[in-house]
Amino acid sequence: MKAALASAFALSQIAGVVAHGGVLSYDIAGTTYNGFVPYNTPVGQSSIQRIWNKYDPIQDVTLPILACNDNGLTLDLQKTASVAAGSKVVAFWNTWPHDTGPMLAYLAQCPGSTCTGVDPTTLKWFKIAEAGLISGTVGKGVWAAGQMIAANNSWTITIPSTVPAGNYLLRHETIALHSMPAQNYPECAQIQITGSGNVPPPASILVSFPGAYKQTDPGITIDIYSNAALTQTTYVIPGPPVYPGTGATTTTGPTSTVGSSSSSSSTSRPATTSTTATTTSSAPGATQTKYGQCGGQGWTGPTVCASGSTCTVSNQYYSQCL
Ligand SMILES: *[C@@H]1O[C@H](CO)[C@@H](O)[C@H](O)[C@H]1NC(C)=O
Ligand SMILES: [Cu+2]
Repeated sequence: MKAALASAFALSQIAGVVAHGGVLSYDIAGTTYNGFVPYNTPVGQSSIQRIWNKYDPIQDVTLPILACNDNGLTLDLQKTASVAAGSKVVAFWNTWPHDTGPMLAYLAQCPGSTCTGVDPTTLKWFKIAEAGLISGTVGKGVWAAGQMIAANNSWTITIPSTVPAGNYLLRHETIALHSMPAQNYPECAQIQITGSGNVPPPASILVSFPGAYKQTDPGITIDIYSNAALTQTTYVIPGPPVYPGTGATTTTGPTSTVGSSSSSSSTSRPATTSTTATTTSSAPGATQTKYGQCGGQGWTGPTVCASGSTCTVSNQYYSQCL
């Protein structure tokens, strides 16, 4: 038995699969929710999380399991957490081994009155939080995944207060960049958002999984061991711009030029906020960056787009520099 374990360990060392993982539990507005337990039968398991069977990464972003991992289906004893818009959600990973890469969170509204039974590849997703290269260079910098590890293997996001009430899948993801191709680790949970949010995500930022990423995206192909990485201070987080409503978060490094800034962005990690990040100013006469908000009901920020982009109406609540 001991020998068998030892050789299994040696094999896993050789294969380089010593440790991967995913989100094991959640704290949602102060209530703890267990996740699904991978490597175990779904029979008898009850969780707000969708099924994910193993700790392995996904290294092909065109696979259907990019949506909610393998296999992403609902449990027979599936639960849904009720959460007021504006609440904090803390996701807890296993002892996470990969400190190099971004953290991302998405929502997708389900049709009908529940997400139970809904295929996540049929949904339209929008990004509500992202954090990438926090400081330093691509080769030697501090990444959001490293901050997640430092924070007890947890990452805190806010359900934007402006998200309309309804049933959603909440998709957490970290992308590990220590290997090529990059390793995506998504997990999903079912939540019912309550409140009076009235800012639906503009169609321009809705994506599908798979579909949202390409294997050729710079944030996927990046080589953190290259010579260029030793001086590169920008990392383009994959996926669409962040939802423009209140409470969505973008955390980027001081010199980052991630193209997905949002005028309403703030950070859930004040210690790492940079005043020169790509968040926009609402000072009169300010110019909005490409993909940023430039108009819509209640908008008081800049209405002039940076040269090369044009303010384009998405809906009554949102116009974007495109
Ligand atoms: C650290 O994370 C674990 C879950 O992995 C949680 O049970 C524990 O309360 C956390 N500790 C602190 C201090 O937040
Ligand atoms: Cu791993």
